[in-house]
Formats: sequence, C-alpha cells, structure tokens
Amino acid sequence: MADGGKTNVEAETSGNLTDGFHLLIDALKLNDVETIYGVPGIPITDFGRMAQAAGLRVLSFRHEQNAGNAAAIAGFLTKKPGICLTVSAPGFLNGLTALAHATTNCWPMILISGSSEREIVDLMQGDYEEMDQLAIAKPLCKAAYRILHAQDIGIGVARAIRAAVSGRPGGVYLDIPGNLLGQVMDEVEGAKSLVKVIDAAPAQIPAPDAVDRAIDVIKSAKKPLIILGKGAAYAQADDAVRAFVETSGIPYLPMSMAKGLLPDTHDLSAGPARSLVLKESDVVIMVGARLNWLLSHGKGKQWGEPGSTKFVQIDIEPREMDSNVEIAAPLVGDIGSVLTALTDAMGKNFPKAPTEWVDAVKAKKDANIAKMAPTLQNNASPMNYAGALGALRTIIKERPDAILVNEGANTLDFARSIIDMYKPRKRLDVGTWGVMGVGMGSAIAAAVETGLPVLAVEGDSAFGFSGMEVETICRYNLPVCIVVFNNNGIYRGTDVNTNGTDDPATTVFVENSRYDQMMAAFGGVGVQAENPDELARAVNAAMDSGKPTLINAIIDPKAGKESGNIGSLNPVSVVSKK
Ligand code: ADP
Ligand code: TZD
Ligand code: MG
Repeated sequence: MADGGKTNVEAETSGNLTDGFHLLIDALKLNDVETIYGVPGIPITDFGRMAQAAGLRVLSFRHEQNAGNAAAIAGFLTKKPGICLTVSAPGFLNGLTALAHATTNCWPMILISGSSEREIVDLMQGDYEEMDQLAIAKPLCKAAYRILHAQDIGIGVARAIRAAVSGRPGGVYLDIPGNLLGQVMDEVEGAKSLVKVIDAAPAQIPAPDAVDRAIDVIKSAKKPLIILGKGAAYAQADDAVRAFVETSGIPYLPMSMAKGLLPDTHDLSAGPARSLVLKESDVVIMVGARLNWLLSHGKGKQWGEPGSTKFVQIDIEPREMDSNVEIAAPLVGDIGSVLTALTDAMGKNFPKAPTEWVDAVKAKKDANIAKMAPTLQNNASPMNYAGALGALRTIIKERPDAILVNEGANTLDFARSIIDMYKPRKRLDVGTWGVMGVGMGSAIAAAVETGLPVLAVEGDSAFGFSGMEVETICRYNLPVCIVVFNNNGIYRGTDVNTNGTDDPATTVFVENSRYDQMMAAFGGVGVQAENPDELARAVNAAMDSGKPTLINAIIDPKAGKESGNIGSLNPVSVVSKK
C-alpha cells in the first residue's frame, strides 16, 4: 500500500484521478494481454492510441473481420484470449463473424467494442452508430458483458478473460459504452479495483473410475484408433499426446489442425489410410475432436457396419459426450491431465495395439503414399494442384518451423493431404465452419504471436475475402509469403454462363489476374510463378528474406473440381480421381 498500510479509506486516496481509458489498459496489462487487433474510430480511437503509448502492441487492420480472425487464431496459438477492438454497430458486426467463428472452434477471444450510450440506445433515439450490441452478441458467443462504471472495469475484464479460457474455450463480447472511457475515479481506488485472474483455466482431472472404464474399453480392442483434434493441439499437452500414442502403439488420425502434433511421417500416423481406419476400427479414442460433419457424425457408410465402433472420448466439455453417437467411455477433463492419467494407468505391461492391425494400416498407408508420389513431380505449366503443392511440400519439410495458413476449396483439400506437417500448431486453416476469409488475419496473427515465417496457401477466391490486408502485412513488415493459387475462379475457372447474356458465370473471375501486383502496390514483393520450379524459387526467396511477398501461382483452370467434400480427405483418392 502506497500509504504505508493505513486502513483509513480517505488516507488511501491519492487525490490524483484516473479514468476509464487507463483502467481498461491497466486491467488488460495486469492480465498479460500484449496485443490488440482492431480498427480505430469513434469511440475507441483514443483508447487505441493510449494503449499503444502504454506499451501494448496495437495492430490496425483494414477490416474488423480480419482483425477478429487474427484475435481468434492468437487465442488458438497462445491459450490466452486474443483481443479484437472495434467501433460500434457496423464495426462490431464486422467483428462478430470472427467472434462466432472463435466460439465455434473453441478458441478464446474477446471482442471489445465501443458502443453508444444506454440512455439513447434503449429509447432508440438515433445515436451515431446506435445498436443494442450486447443483445445481438449474446446468442453468438460464449458470454457477453457490459461495463457501465469505471470501478467495474477490473472485474469486467477478469470475467471476460475467465469466461474465454476456462472449460471449453470460446468467444466473449465486452461492451464498452463511450462515456465509460471518460469516467474518472481516484487513482489509488482505481488501482485497487483491478483484478488479476488467477489460474484462469484450471486443470480438470478425470475421475478414476472413468479412467478405468476407458482402459477396459481400450484393452478389448482388436483394431483401435486414436483421433487427434484441434482441441489436442490447443491444449499444448504435446508430450502427453506423444507418450499416450507411443505407449499404446495405437495408430492415430490427425484432424486438419492437429496435423504435426506428432510429425505426419510418424510410424503410427494413419493419415494416408483414412478411409481404411475409419471403416475398420472397432475402438476409437477421440482426443479433443468432435464427431461433427468432419467425421460424418460418427456413423454411416464411412464408419463400416452400424454399431461396429465403440468410442472413448476425451473432452473438457461434458455435454460433448453422446452428441452424435453413444460414448462408451467418456473422459471429461483437460487433455494433458486425462492422457497422463491414461498413460499412467496403462503402465509398462499394457499390451500394445495388435500387430496385425498396425501392420495392415501401415501397408495401406505406404501403398497410398507410393501411389501419390509421382503425381507430386508433375512439372506441367500451367500447374495442377499436385505439381504446385509438391513443391510447397518440400519447402515445409525443409522449414518445419514455418506456419502454414491454408484456405480455399481444392487449394485447401489438396494442401491438407499433400503437405506433411512436422510440429504442433503449425497448420492454421478454415476450421469447423470451413470459412473463407480467415487467411490474412491468421497469417498476420501467426507472424505477430510467434515471430516465425508464415506461408499462406490461398485459393484465389479465398484470398479475395481478406486480400486488402496485404497493406497491413506491408505496413508492419511481417514475414508473410502468400501464394495465391490462381485458377481464375471458385473450384474451376472454366464455367460458362448459359443464359445468353454477357455476364460471366457465377464461379469465375477476371482471367489472368495479377494478384502479385497487389503486394507490389504497397512496397512488398510480387512475383508470378508459372511452374513448380519458379514457385519453389520464389517461396524460398521470400522465406529467406522475410519480406512480405505475394506469388501469383498459375493453376490450370480445368484442374480442380467442385469440392469441399470432406469425404475425399484421403490424399490418394483425391489425387488419383483427377
Ligand atoms: P477438430 O475439428 O480438429 O476435430 P473440434 O474443434 O471439433 O476439433 O474439437 C475440439 C474439442 O476439443 C472441443 O470439443 C473442445 O471442447 C475440446 N477441447 C478444447 N480444449 C481442450 C482441452 N484443453 N482439454 C480437453 N478438451 C479440449
Ligand atoms: N463464404 C464463406 C465465408 N465461406 C465459404 N466457405 C463460402 C463462402 C463458400 N466457398 C467454399 O466453401 S470454398 C469457396 C467458397 C466461396 C472458394 C473456393 O475457391 P478458391 O479455391 O479459389 O478459394 P479453388 O482452389 O479454386 O477451389
Ligand atoms: Mg480458385
């Protein structure tokens, strides 16, 4: 206490005043927030300036949705809530899509939006950018709060942080009426009102009988399979994941953003034998993955005979259990604690997964890899997906620390199966909703949060959703190399309009566009690549220099297919069908 421990309340006031601006900045800093992603304007322009002056990194974007997507991915990468700051109504709504996306993906994020005064909003008297933002945010996120008084800023920020990261992580909306920022209170009282969140995401230990039940189910398996999801990547329990896989000797299938949790080249990886393992496995252990559309809801043709699969599921959210099919052994807890408990319970003498099964999976995987290999050497110009991605696959192999951002349709499906990942949390993509437009926000946050080089592999349509952020990338001089897979359109660039007018078909873009010139316009490096060698050279140069770069990669407009069909995740079935 600054007054030497006096208890008299009056003696503890300093006579100096603080205000809502400073209290909000101090509350964020006290809770280790370092970065804010946003777009300035009324009523938060000064707040952004003051936050920057106070040592926070404040990154200004060209559109709030991209700032929000950056905050969402920052949450995934760091296990701390990513912060997005917007103006009222339209800025708030632009950020809201990303907040809903973060919530859907179980990533912690806080959208802080300035708002109009309650008195005017509630009487609908027509304030500048008037909207009842709190009511609108509520159904689209995990929690939503509004702070009305300066003395509540500390507790409001604490609640937002804890809501975002505890249990199943998600998006939180924090409503900041403009006049809150200008409210004043005594500086010492203000400092005392701040709250440091202690143990924001407490470990959740599974019940011992739940562990025993799971062990019994695993022991009974003849053809066991582990499915690793992005919840396992988020948990940062990488050693526990490896210990569980290797102690059990069970083949594992990584979901898209769990690739690299163990290297895709690991002996027990079943990625390239996806169809076989889903169909034939008799016990499946879900680790931070949901039985949603990406896994055909755990039933149907893909899963073999009805009722032939028993599920063990590890998740921090109890309500996830039995969401699609019966879970024989639910394990509610955090992934690190649960996997450690399972591995300990297995002990040294636990029988490894049956050799016959492990060998069958490996044989299928090796055959599929061998079938795919020659397609990756295709040097044709214009490039097809396998040829172009074959070049990028080698680059990620040589630079396993680089972060790969990936969105598009064919560009996404092919890259996911062709590019092996070697380290955890290096693959960032469209997530549970399959959203186009997350690319530039993800690339910027990945560079800012990790300092590592970023390779963004983007369909030309996907890139267009957030392409203006190339200016942001140049402005902050971030080590981001964007490769636009330019096939003149969505899925294919060959559709024709049959209605007899001059309008182009709905899925095609201007032919032979030069996306590289967009990057050059802002001082970055723009390159056109017409074959895999040129592509590899340009990407390597960009990764070596760390300069913002955009490579316009010419892809044969006939090469793709109308996709987005997750049933074709098996790399070889995708490549060989063409
Ligand atoms: P994928 O798309 O990769 O299959 P999902 O997003 O569907 O992954 O599933 C992630 C799951 O992980 C969610 O059900 C979420 O509740 C869970 N989860 C997130 N963090 C943790 C954690 N620390 N411990 C346990 N489960 C977690
Ligand atoms: N809008 C949003 C926000 N998300 C979406 N997923 C879509 C629209 C629909 N959509 C897809 O599912 S993929 C895609 C769209 C518009 C673009 C695919 O074209 P691309 O990739 O150029 O990015 P390819 O390589 O040409 O297939
Ligand atoms: Mg395209």
